[in-house]
Amino acid sequence: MAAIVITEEARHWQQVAHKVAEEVVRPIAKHYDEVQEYPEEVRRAYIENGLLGVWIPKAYGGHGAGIVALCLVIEELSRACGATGVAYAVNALGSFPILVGGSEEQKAHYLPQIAKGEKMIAFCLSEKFAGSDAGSMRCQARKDGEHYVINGEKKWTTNGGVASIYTVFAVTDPASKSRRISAFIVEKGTPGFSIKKVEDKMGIRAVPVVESHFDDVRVPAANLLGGRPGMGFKHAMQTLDFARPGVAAQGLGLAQGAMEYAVTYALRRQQFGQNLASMGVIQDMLGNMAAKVEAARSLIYRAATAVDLNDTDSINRLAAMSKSFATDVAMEVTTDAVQIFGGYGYMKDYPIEKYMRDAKITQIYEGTNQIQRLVIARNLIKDAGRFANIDAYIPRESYNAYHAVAESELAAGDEPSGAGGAPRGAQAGARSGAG
Ligand code: COS
Repeated sequence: MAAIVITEEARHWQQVAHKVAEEVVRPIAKHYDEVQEYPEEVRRAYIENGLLGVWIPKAYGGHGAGIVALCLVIEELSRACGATGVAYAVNALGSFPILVGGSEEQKAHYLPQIAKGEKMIAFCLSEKFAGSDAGSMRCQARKDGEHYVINGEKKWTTNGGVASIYTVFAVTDPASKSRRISAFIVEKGTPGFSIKKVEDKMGIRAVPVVESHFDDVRVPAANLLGGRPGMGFKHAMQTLDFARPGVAAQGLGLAQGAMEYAVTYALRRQQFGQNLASMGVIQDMLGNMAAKVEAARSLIYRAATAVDLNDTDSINRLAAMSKSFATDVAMEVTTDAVQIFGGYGYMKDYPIEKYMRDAKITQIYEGTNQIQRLVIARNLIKDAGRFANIDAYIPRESYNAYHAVAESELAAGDEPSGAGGAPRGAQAGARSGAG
């Protein structure tokens, strides 16, 4: 079982991020939310303070501080502004396919540029008709001599337009089931690559989310990740395992930040001759918020430590647990914080409504929370053998009686009323989830 390991170095980067969040991010968060533009001064602050190298190994020009450090930085930024948190975190998401699948040459070429902040990076997986079911994508890459030619479009590219490098997933072998997809590095300015629709969003408004279009985009075969075609889906899944604790940390930062506003407001606001914070009903809400935030924090640090220690047995399920749990907490806590602000909370006079708007997307992107629970359940079912010792304590009579009925129905040519429901249900869950 993975422990939690927070190094001195990770704490250092947390402090750096805290300073940037308070001095640069918080004062401008409202403005960039209103105008829905990317805050260039925040990008400069990331670069000047070395924040973009936190998760990148030292061998490739980064600080090699790992995923716990990455999560601490995202948490601090998101505590001041959720959009800024994701504008930073998406660079990790975009770079993970290079880290997990890139050759030495690709890593040595691209990662130092990202670590120094010379180039921002984005991740292009989802499509109009392939959200939760990422494997059903249609964007195609056809081999043509020493090049691949990419055609199709990608939906919801976060950082699109701002980023200079894009990790793009496309179908290279339509006939294959398990080796259908490959990942490519595409640079901004490559002919045929364009940003079309820029989304108008409910939250995270300071970071662009766009449609990326590929019309006969020729990339050198050297830009294929994974050394051979067909590794793309596996690398996308590994990338999401590494990145989901970061989305969880975004949720945690939003919940922590909203709770801090709520308790501060509750101490100031007078009703019935007393401040809200002295009322039992409000204390009940604050107490619940604080406990949920702390539970989310522990789970995230555990998941991130599992990635840092390469605990391959735990990463997939802990990443999914931390992402779904912490982002649900974010939604609950930010909603309760708005409630404590009352009528003022619903208006734009105070920063609190932005927290609730920024929180909503964390339950949706990088895999909906329904998909996370599917991943967790699959892990649990896969490991069910661990509980074999208790099987003998579950009476068999009712089970046997049920099967006798099912078999007699089958013999009579009827569909059994519920037999086999669980596996089919799980599959249906995978295909019908949102996203
Ligand atoms: N790490 C490595 N490999 C993985 C993996 C992981 N975490 N998860 C799955 N794989 C591999 C499987 O081992 C399998 O490999 P083989 O074909 O060699 O056996 C392959 O990938 C297909 O796996 P699976 O059958 O589980 O794929 P599904 O199509 O059922 O999809 C889910 C699984 C639903 C979990 C996946 O599609 C998913 O995560 N969807 C959400 C996508 C998402 O997060 N989108 C947001 C993008 S960012 S905005």
